[in-house]
Formats: sequence, structure tokens, C-alpha cells
Amino acid sequence: MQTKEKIYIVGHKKPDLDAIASAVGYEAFKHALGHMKYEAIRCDRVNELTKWVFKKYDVHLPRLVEDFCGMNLVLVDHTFVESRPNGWEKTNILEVIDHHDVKLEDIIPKSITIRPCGSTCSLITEMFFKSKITVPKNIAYILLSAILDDSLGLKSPTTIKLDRDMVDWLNKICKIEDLWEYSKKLFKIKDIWHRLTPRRIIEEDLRYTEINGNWVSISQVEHVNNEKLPEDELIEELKRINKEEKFSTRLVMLTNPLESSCTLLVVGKDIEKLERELNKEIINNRVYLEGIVSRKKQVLPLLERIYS
Ligand SMILES: [Mn+2]
Repeated sequence: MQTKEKIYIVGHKKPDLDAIASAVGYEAFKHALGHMKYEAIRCDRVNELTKWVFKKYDVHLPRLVEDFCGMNLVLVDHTFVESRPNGWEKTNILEVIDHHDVKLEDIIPKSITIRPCGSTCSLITEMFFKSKITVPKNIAYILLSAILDDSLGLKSPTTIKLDRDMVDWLNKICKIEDLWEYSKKLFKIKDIWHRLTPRRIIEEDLRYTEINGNWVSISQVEHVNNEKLPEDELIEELKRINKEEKFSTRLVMLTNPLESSCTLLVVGKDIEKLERELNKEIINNRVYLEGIVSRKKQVLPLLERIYS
């Protein structure tokens, strides 16, 4: 019978904490409503922070699935084709929940929840809130940690009142004394860049897109410790990547959430155009930008202006 079929909730490839936590949170919400056919899964390995948070609050990580063929899916924290699990073409996507831009292309889910805010977990928390369902304590910790991580401790430009309200509401359960101190702790756990090769650092959180025939890529590297990032090697590697596959512009954002700033590494043929747009010199393929932390809200629009 159709209604007895399982429905799997999955975050994007190369998942961050928000992608994994929102799947687990939505499963908990559905189970609280008695809909037991929902199961959170994942399609990729998790990052250090996710491991730490799930272990600390004693929650099982969602099961890793490699073959999605024939599954009913809810996509959380993504809609874009390139972020979906491999083999999504052979699945039945019933629902999407996300806080990014929507790009559904040829799928028509029955339910679409898209709202720009700091974190998908804020949208999941709001479902509990509106239904007057108490969030189980360990799930509350997971959701709270994910909102703080994704919204850079509620300081990211994507943060809205909903994120702050949901953090306050969850913290009535979690009772974390200093949320900013806790956020800083989360950022530090994520700061594992010194262990990775330049190629891995660039590819760890890389998004690419085409703007009027110009391919651009933007990697986001959040870190709290400047010394450990090998900027020169990253630039060399970025140049190598651009020889392998030529893009108009390739950027790496070295974002420091504690300082709300970013060092932008730039490779490509349009450095002068970018200089004009920024009204700042780009020296040796790099420029320091105060107040710039968001790829979606701040850096991508820069490129859109250059290529429009
Ligand atoms: Mn997210």
C-alpha cells in the first residue's frame, strides 16, 4: 500500500551540520505526529563538527545510503540538482525544505517549504513550535547547534528574526549559558583545515554557477585561526584547477566568523573588473574584505553585477 511506503529525509552531498541535523529534526517532528514511515538518512560522509555534536548529545547519525533508486525522498537544506544525492533521477521527490534559493527544474514536489533565513533547522524548529510539540532534549541540542553553526552564531547576514526566536525557544530546553561562547566552540571544532591538502580545502565547500555564459566558482572556508591557512598554496592550486577547467572567475572565501571578515582569493581573467566592483586593489590574487561573510548574499551578487 502506498501509505505504508517509507519516506526518506536526506540533506545535500558534502553535508554540513544543518543538512544532517535538519533531516534528523524533521524525522523527530514526523515521529512526534505519529508518522513513523519517515526516516532520516544521509548520502555522504559527515564533517568533524557533525560527528562531535551528535556524539556529545548522544544521537545516532543517520544511516549512510548509497543507492537511492526507487526511494521516496524529502530533500532538506538543498534543492539544486548538483547538491542532490547521486541517482536522485530515479527517486520520487515528494517534498523540499530549504533556506537557500530554490532550483527545482524538472521536479514538482507535493510540498515546498522555502524561506530565506539562517538555517534549515530554524524552519524545522518552527514546525515544532507552531504545532506546540515539545522538542526532545537531545534533538533540541542538535537543532540549536546547527542554527548557530549555519548562521555563524546568528551574525551571518542571512540571519532573520525567526532564527533568533527559534534559538531562544530551543535554549529554554537546552539552557546553554552563553550562546556566543558556545558558537565559538563549534567554529573551533570545524577548523580542521590544516589537516587537508589545498585541493581538498578548495573542494570541501565549493559551489559553481553560470552567469550569462560566465562560469564562476566560489569556495567557502570558515576558519578562526589565520596562521594555519596556506594562502599561497591555495592560490597556486586554484590556478591549476582553472587550467584543468577554465572558468571566468574562481574565488575562495577565507571567512573568519569571529571577526566578520573574509580574505578573498581570486583567480581568472576578470580580476580588474572585480577590483572596480570592490573599489579595492587585488594584490597577488588576494584582497581582505571587512564585513563580508556570506557567499550567497554578498559575494555572488558581486559576480552577478560584473557579468550582467
Ligand atoms: Mn543550511
